[in-house]
Amino acid sequence: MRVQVLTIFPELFAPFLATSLVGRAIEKGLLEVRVHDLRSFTEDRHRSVDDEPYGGGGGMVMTAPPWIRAVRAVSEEGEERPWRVLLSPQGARLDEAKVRELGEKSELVLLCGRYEGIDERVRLTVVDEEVSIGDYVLSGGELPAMVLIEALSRQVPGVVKLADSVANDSFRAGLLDYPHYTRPPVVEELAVPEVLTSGDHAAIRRWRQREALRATLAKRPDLLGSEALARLTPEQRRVIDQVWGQVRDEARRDEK
Ligand code: 4HQ
Repeated sequence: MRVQVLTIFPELFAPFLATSLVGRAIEKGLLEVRVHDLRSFTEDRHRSVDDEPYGGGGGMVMTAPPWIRAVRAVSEEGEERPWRVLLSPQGARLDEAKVRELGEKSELVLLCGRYEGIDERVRLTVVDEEVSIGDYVLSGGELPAMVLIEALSRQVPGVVKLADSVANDSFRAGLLDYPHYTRPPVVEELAVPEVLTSGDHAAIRRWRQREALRATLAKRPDLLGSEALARLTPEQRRVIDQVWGQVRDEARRDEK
């Protein structure tokens, strides 16, 4: 998969792209990320990318021409026309389903705006989709682009070790993760749940399923809506039926 990024702060991306899982994915050639400085697509002496808003009001707006030139130029580099995503609070919320959908594109162009935003005609002419990472206001689309790249990198075959993807199964099923423990066996008088040291792998699986359900019910019950339930496997639904009442009673008890 190839991702191209358009930004006035390309230097923000260097350490991110060189580090950890994303760094290794790029090193191995599983992921290609090219970061372009929007200013190199300006044509005036001052390389300006912003201007005052029509209609007045505070702040500055990014002008359309450099964006349109930049998107068209980087779109022509590959074989197919890339899918062009604008990071903005007006977009559809990024979730794991959206990450999977975007991960199916062979090439993406990510537009990272700054200031009060980008001239609307950019969205109208060269953007396929707007994506938001959440309902809060940031100063630019660069962190959202990195969030998206990191989530996408995990979907590229060979990037995440098999053990990790198996551990992720519960989230993929639309549930929160189960609690994790490692050495030492006792921390602040809290022992590791016995089942995890029992060697009984079936019992460990059941415990993790149950804890994932319990955490979801207690912390994010919205994830257990009807569409989420419909996506569960028959086995997971059986587990839900078994522990539902028990877990719900415990959650209610914890609330008090
Ligand atoms: N932005 N999710 C860029 C965001 C944002 C978000 C605010 C994007 C400023 C110029 N982007 N504009 N939340 O807050 O994606």
